[in-house]
Amino acid sequence: MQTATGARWWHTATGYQVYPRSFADSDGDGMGDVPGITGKLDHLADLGIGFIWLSPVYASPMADNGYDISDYRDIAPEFGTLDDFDRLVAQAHARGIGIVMDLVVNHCSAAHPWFRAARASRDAPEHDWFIWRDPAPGGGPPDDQRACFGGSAWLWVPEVGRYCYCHFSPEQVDLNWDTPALRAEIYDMMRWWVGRGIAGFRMDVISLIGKDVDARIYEEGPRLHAYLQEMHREVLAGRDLLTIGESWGVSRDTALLYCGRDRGELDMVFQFTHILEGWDEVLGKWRPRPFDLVAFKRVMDDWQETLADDGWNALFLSNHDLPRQVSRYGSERYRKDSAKALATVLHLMKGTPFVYQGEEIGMTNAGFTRIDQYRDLETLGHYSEQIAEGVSPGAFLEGAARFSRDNSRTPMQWNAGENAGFTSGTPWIGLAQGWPEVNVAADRADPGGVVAHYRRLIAMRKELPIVVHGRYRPFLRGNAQVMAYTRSLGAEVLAVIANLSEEPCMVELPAPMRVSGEALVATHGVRDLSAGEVTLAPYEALAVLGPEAAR
Ligand code: TEU
Repeated sequence: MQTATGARWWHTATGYQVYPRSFADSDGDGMGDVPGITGKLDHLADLGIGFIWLSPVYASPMADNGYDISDYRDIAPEFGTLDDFDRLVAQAHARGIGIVMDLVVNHCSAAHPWFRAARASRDAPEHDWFIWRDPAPGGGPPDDQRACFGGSAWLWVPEVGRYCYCHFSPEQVDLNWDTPALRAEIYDMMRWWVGRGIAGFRMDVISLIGKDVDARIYEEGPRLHAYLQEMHREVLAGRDLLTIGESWGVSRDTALLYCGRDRGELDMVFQFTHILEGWDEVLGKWRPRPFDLVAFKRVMDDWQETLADDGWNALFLSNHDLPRQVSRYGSERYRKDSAKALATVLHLMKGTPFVYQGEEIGMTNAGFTRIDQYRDLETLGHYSEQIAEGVSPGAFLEGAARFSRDNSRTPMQWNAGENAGFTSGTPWIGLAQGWPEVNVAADRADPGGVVAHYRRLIAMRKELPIVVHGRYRPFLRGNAQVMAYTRSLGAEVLAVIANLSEEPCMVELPAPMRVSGEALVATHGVRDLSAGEVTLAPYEALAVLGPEAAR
């Protein structure tokens, strides 16, 4: 609940994203499921997380692993039942953990009854719930717009003699938000889930819902904020829910339109400028640029500044669409140390941190080398397209090994037993390299393990107001090895510094970072920051809390 000081429960909470298909399989069909998640709640409670963002568990043909929903009010049979879901909510609640649902309402599955009705007749009320255009004058699609996962964005529907717009794939038909009846139906569905006791919504590609297809304005279209405000009035207002909007288009100029205190829209947005910064301008994610720490810090610092006094940051480095953070921003050679250093700099910023499953044990990219190891429709769709355009399979596979979404979708590694303890059957996708050493059981047996480090960072946010509210100030911004910042609140300062490189380094500390006090994080032993100079081992991280230095 909002208190007099404006504090909300999620200000001190850490989120944890579960990708259900790959988390824990309770029935041996090779696919994770809802009872599997319930069975692992003690691991999450021990980490100290406050809520789970649950990637879609709704009924779905699973073309995009559940981001193609065919029934918004049911659970996919391979994931369980509504009873299983209610049990998950209750068991999580008993451990102080909320369940945040993934709300995928930019599009639904082409198998959804709404679309079946819509495609059967132009006179069906549901026809207007989708985006239709007539064929081009000579026949064929109305124009050359492309779908994100490959092919034309236009799906030919012979029954009505029209094309239907699909932003992502022909299995994912875009909903027409300009239809009031559709919006009412969505709000009703949201209230139905709220009634089941969920803690909030993560809203899939929400910045697309106000799109203008003819003008080719997809992100942040003219009607976006009007719809978000209506949704807030209809569903969210007066309820203690957490809302996070996913937006690949949000910029520092537009962020507060979504999450400004008085906007009546969302609590926070997942922004992607730190991710996009690392993509090639022409070839995108398949030709990622090497990690550039200085550029990365600039983006992160800018966001801390933009949302310093209003709005709120959603802090993350990885999710089910992105590579593993150790592989992308850290070092597989210094796997544990880089996992801990990255977690330190991210979790001690201002905002709500999100841990993606497996991150807390330092999981790495999959290490796939053949196209038949991949399952993701984006990877497979782009493979076909690029091979047809003359890209060599080897070149594509190199990019995929670094950026395919399947890198983060391999089974969660629980122990060194068969299939890493994920399933007693055949996993739907292969395990990532290294699982016999990289797993929850092995990590928990190590007092210097990654889990123990995450547990500490998550606890710090709950215990120390400076981690929640402290003012952020970056230092050493041009240094290509080190990330350093302070948080300050009242007369206290928290100095955070990490070497994010494989080489040791010696740095001269600017005066405000010369804090002497309690070492809250010291991955390689306690160091004295007050001396003004510090030598850091590869991926060493420190956080020291002390009084503000006398000026
Ligand atoms: O992702 C939004 C999105 O734009 C991604 O397709 C992104 O461009 C891509 O993953 C980059 O590689 C959301 C979901 O997180 C994703 O899993 C879904 O596939 C997508 O929406 C469609 O629902």
